[in-house]
Amino acid sequence: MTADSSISAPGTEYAATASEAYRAALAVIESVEPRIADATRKELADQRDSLKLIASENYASPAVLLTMGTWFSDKYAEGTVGHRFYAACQNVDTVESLAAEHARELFGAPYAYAQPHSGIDANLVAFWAILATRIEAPGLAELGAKHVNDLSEQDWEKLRNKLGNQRLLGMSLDTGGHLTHGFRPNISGKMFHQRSYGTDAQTGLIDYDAVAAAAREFKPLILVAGYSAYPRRVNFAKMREIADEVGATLLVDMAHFAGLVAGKVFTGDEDPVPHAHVTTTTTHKSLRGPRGGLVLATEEYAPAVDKGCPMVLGGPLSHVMAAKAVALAEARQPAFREYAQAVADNAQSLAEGFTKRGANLVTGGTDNHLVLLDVTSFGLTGRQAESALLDAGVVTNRNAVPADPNGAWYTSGIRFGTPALTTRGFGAAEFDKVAELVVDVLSNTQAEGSSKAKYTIADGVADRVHAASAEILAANPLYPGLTL
Ligand code: DSN
Repeated sequence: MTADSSISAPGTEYAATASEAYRAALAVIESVEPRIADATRKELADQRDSLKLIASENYASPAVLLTMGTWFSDKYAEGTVGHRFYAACQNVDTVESLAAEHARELFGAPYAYAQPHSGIDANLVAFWAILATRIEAPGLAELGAKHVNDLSEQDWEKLRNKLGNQRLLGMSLDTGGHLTHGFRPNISGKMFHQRSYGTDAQTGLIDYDAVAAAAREFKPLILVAGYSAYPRRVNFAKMREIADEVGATLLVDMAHFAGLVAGKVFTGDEDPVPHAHVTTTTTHKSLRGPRGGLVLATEEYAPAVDKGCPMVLGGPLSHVMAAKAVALAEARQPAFREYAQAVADNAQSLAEGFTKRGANLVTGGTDNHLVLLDVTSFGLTGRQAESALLDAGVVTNRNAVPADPNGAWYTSGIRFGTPALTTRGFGAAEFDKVAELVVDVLSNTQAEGSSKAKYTIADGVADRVHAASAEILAANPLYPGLTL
C-alpha cells in the first residue's frame, strides 16, 4: 500500500485568516523586542526549507498554535476541574474538561488527565499515581490513617521508605526505550530499583518470553512498555498478560505513536489503551498537537492520577490545555485517520528506499512511524552522519543502536520519522526520494581519521541534495497559503 500524497495540511482552509493573525502578532512583538520577531520569522523559514525527519517532531496546525497565545497563560488553576486552590477558574475548568473529554473519546479511555506539561511530567504523574494506589493507600489503611498528614513522623518515615523501595522493569535505552523508563541519569532511575528488557540479538525484535522471564525473576511493581526508537509495533495484550502474571501495573508510554493509536492504525492487541492500567503520551509528536503531556487511566488509577497537581505538578499551563483540546478535536476528524495511515505507509516506503539502496536498518525495516538506520556500513558514527545530513538540509537525530559500540553520545544510528513530512503532504514517491538523498549524502561522506565527530563531504553533494529537496519541499509547502 502506498501513501496518498493528496493528504492536505491542517489549516489550509483558514490560511488567509491565520496569515492576518500572525502578521498582527509579529508586528506587536516587533514593537517590543524585534530580535524575537526576527527569530520567529526565521524559524518558520528554516522549517519550511528543510527536510524535517526527526521522529518526535511534527507541524501543529495554526489553530493549535494560535490557541497557545492567549490570556489563559496568565491564570493559575492548581487543583483539578471543579476543585481548585484558586478562585475564578471557571473558564480553565471548561478548557480542561474539553481536553479530557476529547482525549477520552479519541482513545476510548475511561479517564484522561490533560495537565502534564511534557512527557516526563506525564510519566512522573503515572509513577506516583501507581505508587499512591498500590503502596501509599494500603499503607495508610494498615496504619488506620486516612491522610499522610495524620501519620506520626516514625510511621511516615516507614511509608516513605516503602514508596522509595519499589521496582520498575522497562525497555533498555539502546534498544529503543526512553530515559524516563528507569535510567539512572533520569529521576525514574533514582526513584526505582530498575531493570531492563532488550530485544533479540538476531532479529532486533522484542522477545516476549524473555520479557516474561525477566518479570518473573525481578517481580516489578511497574512494567513499562513503549519506546522512542524501536521501529516495530508492540503486542500490548502480551505485555498485560506478563504484568498480570507477576502482579505488576502495566504502564504504556505511547508518546511516539499516539497518533497511530488515535488514527486507528494500531488496533486490537497493538492499541495500548484497553490493555494498560495507565497510558501516558506527549501531545506534540505523531499526535500533532502542542508541546505537552497527557495521562489516560482505568477507573482504579484515575483518582490518584487526578491528584497529579499537587502530587507532582504545579499550576497547569491552561493555554496549552486549550491547545490540546483543539488538537484532540482535530485528531477526531476522519482526515486524521488518513494522515495516520499515511505516516505508517510512508515509513514503509522510506525503509524500502533505504534497503534497496543497500543501507542497513535495525530490525530490517519498520511497521510504525520510524526507521533506524545503522550508519556503520557507511564508515560513520551517528554524530558524523547527523552533521553531514544537516549540511545538506536534512534534519535528523543520531540515535544509539542495540549494543551500540559508540555509546549514547556519538552513536551508530540515525533515527528518521515520517510524521512531519507526511503533514506537508509527502507520499511514498517523495519518501523514496528522501531515502535516495540520504544515501547520496552518507555514501559521499568520509570520517576524518579516527575522529568520531569530524567528517568531509565530497564537493557538490550538499548543494545537489539541497537543490533536489528544495523541489519536493516547494511542491509540498508547509502551511500552504500562510504568508507573513
Ligand atoms: N525527545 C523525545 C524523542 O526525540 O524521542 C523523547 O523525549
